[in-house]
Order: sequence, then structure tokens, then C-alpha cells
Amino acid sequence: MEEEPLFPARPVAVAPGAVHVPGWLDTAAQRDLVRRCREWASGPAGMRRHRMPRGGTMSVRMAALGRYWEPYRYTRTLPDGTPVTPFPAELGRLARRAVEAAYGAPPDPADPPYDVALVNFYDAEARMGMHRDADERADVPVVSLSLGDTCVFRFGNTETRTRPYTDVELRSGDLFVFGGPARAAYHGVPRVRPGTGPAGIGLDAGRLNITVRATGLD
Ligand SMILES: O=C(O)CCC(=O)C(=O)O
Repeated sequence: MEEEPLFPARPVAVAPGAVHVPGWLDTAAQRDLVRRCREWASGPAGMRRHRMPRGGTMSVRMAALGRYWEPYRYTRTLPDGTPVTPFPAELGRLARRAVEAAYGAPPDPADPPYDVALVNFYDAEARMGMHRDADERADVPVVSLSLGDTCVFRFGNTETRTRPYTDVELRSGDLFVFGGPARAAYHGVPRVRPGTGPAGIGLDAGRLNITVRATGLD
């Protein structure tokens, strides 16, 4: 029998506007998302290791939904003109529920809609450096879902890539939302803990992260 948390954890405020909701997705929801990630990863914009403008290649593999993303811009198509997999309506619905779970209130209906998602895959060596999600025009909370191996998620401040920051262990099924005063905070993933993912979600190794965002672009 699969183990579900008896008392689902409550939201934990990491910083003003930044909320961690441990164990938000149950096993069935995680399994469903892993299956969908596989489909999205086989689409035209996934799974790529992007080159950084200053040289170097990201260790994380990424798939883009809704719009193509490469450091540091969104485009409607891939560089060769191939259309990107459309943004799945189910992710928009999930993101709105996530905001409500984190903040205790539904998103502002006047906000631009969620319209893009990045699916990140981390193997045991992959990392993500401290950065801000700054390519969106809309000031709408970012919704981040974790699947598979646990990682250390570093959530910092809006001024510098360095301290002060808080290290949070994100486990499979966890939700992290950052908006308002935390929307422009630096964040990154300095470490993944290989072999810590749960059985039964269809991911034998590695970590998947889905971030859902509203670009506010036309
Ligand atoms: O993998 C994560 O938890 C963070 C991903 C992230 O920071 C991003 O996609 O911008």
C-alpha cells in the first residue's frame, strides 16, 4: 500500500510572499504529472541543456511549454521556427489551486493568466545557479512543483545572489510559491540528493521540477 501523509503539512512562510507547502501533491497526482512530463519532454522544445550567454552549458535539462525559453527570453517558436507545445490548461488550473493553497486566497482574477511552464530535469550532478525569474512582464506568483529526488532549494533576497538566504529541502510532491515581495528574489538549486525519490510515481532516478509562470506578454 502506498503511504500518504496522515496529516498533510501546512504552508510554511519562508519569506514574505514565499511559501513552501510540503506534500501538496499526493502520489497519484505526482504519478500523473511525471507521465505528462514524459510526454512534454518528447515535444519539440524538450529536453535541452541551454548554453549560457557567457559560455558554459546548463547542467539541468529543460522543456518549455507555451513559449520557448532560452537564457534570457521567451519566444513563440523554437529558433528554427518550430511551434512550441501549447501551454496545458491543466497546469493553469493547478497553478491557481497552488496559489490558493499557499496564500489561503485565490489569485486575483485581474492578473494575467498563467501561460508558460518550464519542466526541469536534474540528474545527480545537475545544479541551478542563483538567478531571478525576470523574463516575465507580469508580477504574478511563480508556482513550483517538485517530483522525484529531494533537492536543496536556496531562496535568497532581491538584492544579491549571496546571503541572506534560506535553504529548504524540497521533496517529491512539495509546492513552493513565490510572489509579491518575493517574486524577484534570487533562488537556485545547489544540490540534489540522489536516490531519495519515492517509489510509485514512475520516476526511478532524478528530479523533475515544473515552474508555472505568467509572462504577461501578448
Ligand atoms: O528546480 C527548482 O526547484 C527551481 C527551478 C528554477 O529556479 C527555475 O526554473 O527558474
